[in-house]
Amino acid sequence: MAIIRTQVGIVGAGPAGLMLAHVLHLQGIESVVLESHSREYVESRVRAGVLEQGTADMLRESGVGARMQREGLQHHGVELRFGGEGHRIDFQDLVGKSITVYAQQEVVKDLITARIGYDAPILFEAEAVRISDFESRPRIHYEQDDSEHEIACDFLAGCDGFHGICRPSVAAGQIRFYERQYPFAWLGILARVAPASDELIYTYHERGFSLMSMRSPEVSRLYLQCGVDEEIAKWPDERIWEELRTRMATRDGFVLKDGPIFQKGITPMRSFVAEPMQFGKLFLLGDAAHIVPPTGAKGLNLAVADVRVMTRGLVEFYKNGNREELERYTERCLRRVWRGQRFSWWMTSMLHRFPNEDGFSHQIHLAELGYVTSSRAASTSLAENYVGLPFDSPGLF
Ligand code: FAS
Ligand code: PHB
Repeated sequence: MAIIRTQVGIVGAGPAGLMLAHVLHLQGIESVVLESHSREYVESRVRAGVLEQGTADMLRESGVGARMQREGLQHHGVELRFGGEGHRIDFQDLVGKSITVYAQQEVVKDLITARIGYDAPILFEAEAVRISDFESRPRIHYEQDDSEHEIACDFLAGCDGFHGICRPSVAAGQIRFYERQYPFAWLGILARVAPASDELIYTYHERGFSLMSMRSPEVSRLYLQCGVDEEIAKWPDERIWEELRTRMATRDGFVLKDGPIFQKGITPMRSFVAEPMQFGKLFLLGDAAHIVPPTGAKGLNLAVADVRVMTRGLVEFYKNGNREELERYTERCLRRVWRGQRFSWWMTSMLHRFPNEDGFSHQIHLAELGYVTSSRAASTSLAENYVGLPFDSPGLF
């Protein structure tokens, strides 16, 4: 059995694992990335679409932002729609920042291309089956080509998402979970039709939430609130368009053109936080440690924020032999994570219909939306959370 030796063993080639491997490389710190799926699979998986200003800056400053610059869509605002009317939240005017619409799988492609470009190790179809000794000398046991192999490393980064093996490898008594399941889900589609607006539209409607987003000037990304156990077979294309039109209708005759749907999926909605996020030399990053409902567009961005904190700690350790930053990993990450949790929970609560809601609840939704879109203070709060709260510590570049 081959044993690979490295400084940082990384399980998972999602945004967390790949961004960590990349910024460590720039700091001269070695790592090996393990990914259970094929390159084609991870590069085609449809997920996030919105990058905070800080995430886009990090991609640019670390040298993997060129294609994002060319193909990404910079937005300076977002629309909240309710009661048949749209209300724009002007990020530029309120907080002087913007977001970038650039699909997660494109970020993943750019990071994989960079990694292969500077010939650093990334193993696809290599499944981590067990991790051990992460209190002392971490080991990752993985299977590839029907045989078992091992990685010996100084530190182990669990970037294997919500359903990975790293978090469950921590003894029950050592970890605490905070969780909220939402009584609805999102039905998401990708359609080959020009987006019906230049910016994202979040709609609250008595029949439920909907979101108009995009991937390019030719491809729209749309979501609608549906039941938790919804069957996709019950949603033929025409029914989806009809429901979106009903929910997004405005008094001034907004038109949502339809087009061929080439991807459809249902996403459960949950809030989840694991605490702590560090166990000896095992560090959990991204969805392995925390999940947010996508209403606040925070998931990928929180994963990248964890990478900043972990990289800072490892640079301090390898360059100055100082463990302090690493020991504060959980505290530093969870400060931002809980703020992202609060914002995502708040956006979800404000914009979705909960089962058995009465007329009073409906009026409260409308009153809250009316307040947020008419008060400069409230709009600014939404804007600064949406574009991304400032990082606690300055960048590494
Ligand atoms: P990931 O889940 O992306 O990556 C984990 C990787 O680990 C995967 O490639 C997996 O194959 C691999 N892995 C798992 N177990 C393994 C094992 N045992 N061995 C080896 N590899 C293993 N976030 C936003 O910020 N904005 C949005 O607009 C947004 N929209 C979303 C829409 C949808 C439909 C969904 C589902 C999520 C959305 N999110 C959004 C959140 C999402 O983007 C996640 O936060 C993001 O993927 C987290 O990245 P990672 O932590 O890297 O986890
Ligand atoms: C997306 O474009 O996929 C998207 C955008 C904003 C969200 C969630 C998803 O809040």
